Amino acid sequence: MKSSSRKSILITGATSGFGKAIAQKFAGEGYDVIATGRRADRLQTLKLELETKNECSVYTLSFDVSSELECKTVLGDFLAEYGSPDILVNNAGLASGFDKFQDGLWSDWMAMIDTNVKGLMMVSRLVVPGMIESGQGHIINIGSTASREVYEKGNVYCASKHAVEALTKGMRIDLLGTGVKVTQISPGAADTEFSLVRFHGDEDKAKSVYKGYQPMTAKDIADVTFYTTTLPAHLCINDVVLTSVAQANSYYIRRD
Ligand code: NDP
Ligand code: 8X3
Repeated sequence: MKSSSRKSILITGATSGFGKAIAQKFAGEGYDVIATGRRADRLQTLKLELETKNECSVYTLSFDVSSELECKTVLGDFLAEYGSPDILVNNAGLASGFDKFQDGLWSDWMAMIDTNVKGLMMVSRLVVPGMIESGQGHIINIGSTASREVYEKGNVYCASKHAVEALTKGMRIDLLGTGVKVTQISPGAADTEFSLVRFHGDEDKAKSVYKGYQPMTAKDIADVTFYTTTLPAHLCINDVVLTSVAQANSYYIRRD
């Protein structure tokens, strides 16, 4: 059903932050965009914005990546008709809660594992066969500095992002010889709705994460994501770790 000769990108979590900025960047670069997320109203607004500003088609799919049923019906049905996109960005994710392990809430833990790990697995499992069939494709997994390091109160979030790293490596090995590239982008602190979600809507706590230094923006991550897709077919950027110049790693941020 692909209706144009343009390349296409499917982005999970395009209603906010990195995902939305990645959709804006790729639409501006001439890609058709399949924008997904749970908030259908935001997807509609994004579609209108992108199709008004750019020559592109935007498809919106509203589903919860942590629901096997929704992935299989909403995404699976779309792929059966449209085919797999040229690029998949596994971006949907969250941190939920910021507690010592012994105080952690089961509901927070399940939300993170179900979304960050199982969601990425299910979406990829549905998209990858079509990429293999077409002999090309690019999977970009959004990891984190928390894929490499574990910080106090980061326990389950860090575990989920470590799992993303293992999945990235596993996919890259298993997809050898298929022409499908696998890249992981692992950002440090970037000012999006991420901290608002982590602190369950507490705006003061969320703002304090980005006080006293210049954090990265969603656009920074989108620009770097685009760069990883600009190389010749025989080259793959496996890994990118990027931070604000004020941040060295998960533990050191220089604040004024
Ligand atoms: P935002 O909260 O701004 O965006 C998160 C996106 O994920 C939203 O579009 C949201 O859409 C989507 N999402 C969350 N849960 C689900 C779900 N169950 N099903 C479908 N979509 C879902 O955060 P960011 O843009 O910052 O985060 C994007 C990714 O980047 C995450 O994986 C995060 O872990 C990672 N990251 C963030 C960093 C940061 O400092 N901001 C640093 C490193 C990594 P909706 O709610 O509409 O479903
Ligand atoms: C988000 C960055 O430092 O909160 O993945 O883990 S951090």
